[in-house]
Amino acid sequence: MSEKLSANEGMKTGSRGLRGTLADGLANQITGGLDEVEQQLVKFHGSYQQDDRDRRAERERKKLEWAYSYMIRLRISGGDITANQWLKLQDSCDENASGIIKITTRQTIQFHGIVKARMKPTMKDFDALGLDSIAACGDVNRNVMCGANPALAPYHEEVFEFADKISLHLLPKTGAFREIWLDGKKLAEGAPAEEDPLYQERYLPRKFKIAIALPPHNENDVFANDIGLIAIGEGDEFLGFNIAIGGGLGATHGNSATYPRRGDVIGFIPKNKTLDTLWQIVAIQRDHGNREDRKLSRLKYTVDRLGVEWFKEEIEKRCDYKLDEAKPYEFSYRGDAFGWVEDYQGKWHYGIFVENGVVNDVNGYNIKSAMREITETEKCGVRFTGNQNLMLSYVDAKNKAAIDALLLKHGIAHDQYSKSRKEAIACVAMPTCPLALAEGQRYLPDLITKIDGLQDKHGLKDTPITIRMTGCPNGCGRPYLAEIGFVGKAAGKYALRLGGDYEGERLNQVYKEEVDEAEILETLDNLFAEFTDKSNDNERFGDYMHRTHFKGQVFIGADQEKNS
Ligand code: SRM
Ligand code: SF4
Repeated sequence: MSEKLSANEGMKTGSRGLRGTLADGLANQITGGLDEVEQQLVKFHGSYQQDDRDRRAERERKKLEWAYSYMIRLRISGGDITANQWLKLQDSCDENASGIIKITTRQTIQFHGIVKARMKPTMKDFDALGLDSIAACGDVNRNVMCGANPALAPYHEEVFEFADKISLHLLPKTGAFREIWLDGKKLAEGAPAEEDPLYQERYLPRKFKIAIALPPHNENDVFANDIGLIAIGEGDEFLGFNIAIGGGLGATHGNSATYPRRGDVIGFIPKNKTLDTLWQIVAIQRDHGNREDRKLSRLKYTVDRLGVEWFKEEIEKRCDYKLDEAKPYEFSYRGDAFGWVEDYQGKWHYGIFVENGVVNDVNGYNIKSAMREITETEKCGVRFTGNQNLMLSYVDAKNKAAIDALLLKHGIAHDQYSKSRKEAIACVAMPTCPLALAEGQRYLPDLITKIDGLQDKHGLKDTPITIRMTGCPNGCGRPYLAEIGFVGKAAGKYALRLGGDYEGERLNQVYKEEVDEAEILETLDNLFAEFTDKSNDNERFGDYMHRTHFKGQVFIGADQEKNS
């Protein structure tokens, strides 16, 4: 590759360990915004500059700068916090941000609407709770996910602990975070930044994501990650992970060089070799990833450019051991368990449906109030899922009734929602996401009500269908792995993608390039009728579409886009 590095590369190497002029930018009261370089740098600290897009026109009319505010995303490995942490986070969100905590598709939470002057107090609140947002965004390894439900396997806890171990192992070494947000000791003028053997001065070419799945549950869409780990056990014993590389979903409309890609399973690593292997894979991407064109710099493109076999050999060379052959596994679902589940140790966990991860009181389904009262009792922990839902974790049997009473008081029951709604995902999109071309979480609930009506009409009420929507092709709600995926193209217009499977093993394909609501409903009405009439016994909607309309073709990524 030639040496025409993208502008972000100079920003990283010139930042003295992610410091740059960020402290000055934050102190500047004249504007609510940061300069361009600072906007890039602040991402590594877990924050994005945004503005209220609903108010842009009004602000421009009044000759005011846009209504800038910041989103801060926490780094919470496996999405696991205590009841007290939840309570204090909600207080902080009420005081410093919009008051509405958003559970993300990567098992963590973010606050929106924080004005510049409230960023430091928010970060200090996190720190007081033993939490932080470092590396929640930026060109580094991000929040590590792990199947949330402890009832998934007798060895769940041992696997779950890997999420935190991996996150810490791959965390940037800079002291900039403490210095900028927490009034930590300043690096002496002219002194070099802390040494970082993994990220060095250049960090990674692009963001990097790791998720762990415990079969048969694929809640985190393990194949959508740069590295996907599939936990393998035998009886009660956890052995290690099958490892998949090169998953990723982001794409750009009209740029056929970009595409969603499903990760390739390349082998098995015993548990004691996991951290070392992951470190080396990240280092390979650091050394070989594309640093010229950010649209082509994710690991998936490195894997396609250099080849899966080359990549595997490079891992083995750097680690000085051979990967074993992948072990058998099977995924059968991705949706969360709602209501009570008991784990292997006799502890109880209660799954709560949170539509699109928005923790608020809506139409008598009052999650925000319920969470406050429940966490005040400290009778549970709190865990987020990769489906943007919540779990009240580790409840003693004797405390279940008290929690049930509080859930009832706040209208939290699950029978009023359809199966498809409870498995649906939408990304944030408008009004905070600067990249949104269409609505996401503000629109999907209404559309699902209409799709529910069609499912009822065709006798499919009890058939869950995975429905996902994003406001643009970046894929934050993982629509490319849905049975029905909507990818925003313009206000009110979406690409309709069909034929993904229920288990998250197969990417879907474009069925119609651009549809509005009327066409979505007409198309689904016809397809549901056809599905009811012609599908095989127990065949899923996505599988039916794949078999019939897409003739069973299987693609990993690039080819799919070229062929569709
Ligand atoms: Fe994402 C960018 C929200 C999961 C792929 N994503 C963004 C930004 C930060 C927009 C921006 O760059 O300014 C969005 C902020 C919206 C807002 O107002 O808060 C945003 N992404 C989200 C979240 C909050 C969606 C949600 O509603 O839950 C998810 C936060 C996850 C987390 O906690 O870390 C979120 N984003 C994802 C996922 C799903 C996943 O990782 O499982 C993907 C697809 C998987 C992948 O990475 O390939 C995803 N987000 C992107 C991309 C495309 C990356 C690419 O390779 O092309 C962008 C744009 C970019 O990076 O340039 C993006
Ligand atoms: Fe924003 Fe697009 Fe991600 Fe939705 S998919 S949050 S619109 S970047």
